[in-house]
Amino acid sequence: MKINPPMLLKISKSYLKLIKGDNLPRYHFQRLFGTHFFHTETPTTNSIIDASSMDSNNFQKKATDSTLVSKIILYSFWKSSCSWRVRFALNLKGLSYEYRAVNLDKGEQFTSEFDKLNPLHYVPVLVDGDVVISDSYAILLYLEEKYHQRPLLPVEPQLRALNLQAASIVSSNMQPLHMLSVLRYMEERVGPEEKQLWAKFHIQKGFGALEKLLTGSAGKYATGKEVYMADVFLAPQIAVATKRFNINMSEFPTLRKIYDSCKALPEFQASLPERQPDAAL
Ligand SMILES: N[C@@H](CCC(=O)N[C@@H](CS)C(=O)NCC(=O)O)C(=O)O
Repeated sequence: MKINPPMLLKISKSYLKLIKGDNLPRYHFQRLFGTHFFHTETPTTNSIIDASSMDSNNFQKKATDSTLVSKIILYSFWKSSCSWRVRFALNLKGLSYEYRAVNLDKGEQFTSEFDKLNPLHYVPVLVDGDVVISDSYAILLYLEEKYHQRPLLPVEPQLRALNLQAASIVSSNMQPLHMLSVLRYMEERVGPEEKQLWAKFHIQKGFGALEKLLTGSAGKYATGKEVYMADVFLAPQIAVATKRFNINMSEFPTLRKIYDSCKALPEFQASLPERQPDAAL
């Protein structure tokens, strides 16, 4: 973008208001000139976690100003990888939320109360004030649009598309093929062994594509040195694939490296299934 003198004046005025703590010009500034101006920013009024003092054991309790916050509620199941993506993203953005457990093993997704939130009967569901969203991909994009701290998509269009593509491979071409209801159906109609083979086949196919897709772009994380949406989708998928389906990640060295980087993050550690209030170990 070419910056002319009137624009420069506008930027300076916005900047002055911004550093005085006014969040509205900050928003317009971001829309005009990109979120990366704020990559190391402090949380907005909607963010109540003190990101500078992160503690993976006590992640959601570090409220700094709860009076300014619209309460976010996450309907989640500890073992659900789709819920895990959202927990990881909320932690990365430093957003505190109330955890409401939906036990998929006990069929709690089929209650009439939950049906009102998601007639498909899947977790996660995110409620933010009047907004109800029942799909992890849509939730991630919503969080990205509404809460600008710690962007989960890069500004550069090609890298942005790469993140969306990687996330989409996980959420469209992998996880739906090994979700609980699909595997139950397979087991009943085809058999327990075929069920496992089916899941493994589709997971390996997806990882094979992702390995090729990300080899050129990957650094510490999937698309470079920052953690973004591709990582948020990939890391829980890899965890589930290795633990539940015995997938050997040595065939996918790029993905394994990305996973190792995510595992070291306190925001990821706090999102681990075994750290959730409904974890039954
Ligand atoms: N596209 C949805 C898929 C959600 C989904 O498949 N959730 C799984 C848990 S990871 C679920 O609720 N399964 C319940 C079932 O299969 O009955 C998303 O990304 O949120």
